[in-house]
Amino acid sequence: LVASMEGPEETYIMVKPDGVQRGLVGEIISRFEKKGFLLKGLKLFQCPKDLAEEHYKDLKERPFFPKLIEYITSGPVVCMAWEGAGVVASARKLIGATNPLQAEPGTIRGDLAVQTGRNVVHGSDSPENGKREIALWFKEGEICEWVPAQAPWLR
Ligand code: FUP
Repeated sequence: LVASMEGPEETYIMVKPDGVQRGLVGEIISRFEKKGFLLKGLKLFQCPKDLAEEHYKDLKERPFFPKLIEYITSGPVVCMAWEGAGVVASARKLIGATNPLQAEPGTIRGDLAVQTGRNVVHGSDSPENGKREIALWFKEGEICEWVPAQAPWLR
């Protein structure tokens, strides 16, 4: 799958199963919404094993890979596509370090998580992966290209 790099910058954000189970969906969506990025895709979704493996294919050789796949498929996730100039790096800052104990207070992981293997949220690590992951997790027709009437400068 070759994602096109045309169009605005986008990132794939996902509330992981622990975040859904703990009732953190609204809190996590809020952080991106308040920051001012544009939401263009959103769904609750039970991830099949093959999709989880494709999403994390770069980590396939890592010892924690089987546990990671088990975790991501253990319950529904909330899939989101967000758009905006600089959204990939900015979302990574809002999310914080992979290990929540090293994540700064004020970040999602810094405020809401303690374990690397239960770090409540995913965010794409490059604009290329943003496009790749949105194409992987969303079907055609699930992404809305829209301009918010009250804040058209968001696009
Ligand atoms: P991040 O980009 O912060 O999500 O981190 P990585 O892409 O490096 O890792 C993806 C996921 O693998 C993490 F969110 C949790 C899991 N992981 C572990 O379980 N153990 C590790 O040592 C590293 C990552």
